[in-house]
Parts: sequence; structure tokens; C-alpha cells
Amino acid sequence: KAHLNQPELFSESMRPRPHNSHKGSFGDLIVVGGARGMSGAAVLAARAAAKCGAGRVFAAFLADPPAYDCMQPELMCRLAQEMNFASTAVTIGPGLGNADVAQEMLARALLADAPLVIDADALNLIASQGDLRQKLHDRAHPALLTPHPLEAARLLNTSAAQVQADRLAAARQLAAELNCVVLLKGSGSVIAQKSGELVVNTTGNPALATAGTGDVLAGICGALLAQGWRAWHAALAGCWLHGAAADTLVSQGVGPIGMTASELIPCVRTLLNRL
Ligand code: NPW
Ligand code: AMP
Ligand code: MG
Repeated sequence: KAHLNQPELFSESMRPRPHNSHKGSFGDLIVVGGARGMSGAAVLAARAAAKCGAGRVFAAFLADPPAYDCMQPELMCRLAQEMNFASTAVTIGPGLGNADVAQEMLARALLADAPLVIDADALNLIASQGDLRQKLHDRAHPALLTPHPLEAARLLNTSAAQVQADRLAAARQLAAELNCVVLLKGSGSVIAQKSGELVVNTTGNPALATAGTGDVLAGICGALLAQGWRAWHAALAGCWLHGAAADTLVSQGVGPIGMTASELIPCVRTLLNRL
């Protein structure tokens, strides 16, 4: 039986910030993605992470890192190949592509012991490469996977229509087979863990049906992991906040037509601070 997502399900992870805290208290996140032509995906995820409270955020590009993000100069823009993933939370996938270097970065992230969000092209690589799938399965700390229905279908070797026909079963099967927390996106996102527990998200609307919103979600979830949240709570809070921000923006006339992924980010921050 599935429960409905609500802040009470993740509220124990919400803690007031101690007075003597510093940026090191809130963790680092490395966002790995941004192959040539898809830099924006990594930038969106990294900007979302910075506004969701990660202490420091690195935007790690597979090629041609910009000197800095002029809209968000707090981000540290690096070449992914030069990053160390040993102990830092990682969001991998937004705009990652499928080149050899993308596979190398994913293999390194899977082998590191740090909290991990896996999205977009990183999911597609796992679907097509058995060795990466095995590394994912063997992790001591289950990763958080954020597939949309087609990405889920690739992982399950089926079609998006089949996934959509029974979303609860698809999410549960992925969580069990891959030893992960799964956030199956789309209207009524489903969050599953390998124990079989299922939660259906109640927030969000078709304003989210636009490029980059998934990349923002991957950044939000990564920021929560960097701050020490468990993958299960990060998934519940991430999709609740992401959808609630879209609902707020629609009520303000920013959507459903023409809301952009960038506009979600400050709204998510406000909701997070008010939780
Ligand atoms: P259709 O059209 O119905 O047949 P892909 P991607 C389906 C990066 N980005 N319900 C749907 O199929 C990402 O991070 C970069 C049902 C849709 O056409 C990735 O790295 C941006 N079906 C890369 O691009 C901004 C659904 O999936 C197809 C569904 C490719 O990612 C954009 C798309 O899947 C983008 O984020 C639903 N709810 N949702 C940037 N600014 O740099 C999706 N589908 O082929 O995996 O491509 O998701 O665009
Ligand atoms: P992606 O396809 O990776 O960019 O992710 C799209 C994001 O927008 C996911 O979080 C989806 O759950 C969300 N989304 C897209 N369409 C809708 C919709 N019609 N209703 C609610 N959420 C949606
Ligand atoms: Mg996506």
C-alpha cells in the first residue's frame, strides 16, 4: 500500500542550524555532468543545490568548464576529471552524455562511499552497462535514483508505456533489483525503497513539463544528502518541495505556461526555510 507524501514523513531530518555552525557543517556537493552542449543541466542542478543549503557546491563539467557562473559566482566550476569523489556527496547525470569519460566518472562515483544521486544520462549508462549496474547494486549505502518514465523503462528493459501502466510496481521493482531508493518522476512521482515501502507525491503540476526541471530536482536532492539527510528523506523532501514550488508559482501566474526551471529554485528555498 502506498502512502501520500507530506512534510511529516521527512520532518525529523529538518534541524535548526546551530549558532556556531559554519559552511563545513553543511557539507559539500559535487554535481557531475555538463558534457558539451548540455552544460546548462549541470548549472541548474548546482544552482539549486546552493540555494537548498549545501555548504559548498562544485559544478564539475566533462569539458570546457567556465571560469565561473556569472549568475551564481558562489559555485566552483571545475573539470570533472580533476575532482576527488572520496567523501563528498555527488549528484551525477544532468547533461552527462554517454562518452567514455562519462562512464569513467560514473564508475568512480559508484565506487566512492559518499552519498549519491543518480539522474538522467547516468541512469542510461547503468541501463546499458552491466558492470556499472553491478557496482550500483553492490554499494553499501543505497544511492538515490531519479528516473523519468523513459529512463525507468531503459533500466527495466521495457517501454515507458509499460512503466506508466503500473508506476508503483515499476518503482518497487527498480528499488528491489538495484538496491536503491527510487524516485520515479512524472505526475504523481513515486518514491520506493527496497523494503517495498511506497510513497506517492502530492505536489506538482504540468508547469514542470519543461526542460531542466529534473536537473533542478537532482540538485535539490544532492544538497539534502550533503547536509546529512538519508536518501529516503531526501527523496521525499526533494519531490515534495519541487512540486510545491511549481504549485506556488502557478498560483502567482508564473505558470503553467512558460515557467522555467530556473524560476523554481528561489521558490524551493523559501519553502524549505518555512518547513
Ligand atoms: P516521448 O516524447 O513521450 O516519446 P531522454 P532527456 C519521455 C539533459 N538536459 N511521461 C518522453 O518521451 C538531461 O539532463 C539538458 C512519459 C521524452 O521525450 C539529460 O542529460 C538541458 N514520458 C539529457 O539532456 C535541459 C516521459 O522521455 C523522453 C516523461 C537528455 O535528457 C534539458 C526524454 O528522455 C535536459 O534536462 C513522462 N513524465 N518524461 C540543458 N539545459 O542543458 C519524459 N518522458 O531521451 O532521456 O532525454 O530527458 O531530455
Ligand atoms: P525531467 O524529465 O528529468 O526533466 O524531470 C521532469 C520533472 O518535472 C520531474 O520532477 C517530474 O516529476 C516533473 N513533472 C513533469 N511533468 C509533470 C506533470 N505533468 N505533473 C507533475 N510533475 C511533472
Ligand atoms: Mg532529466
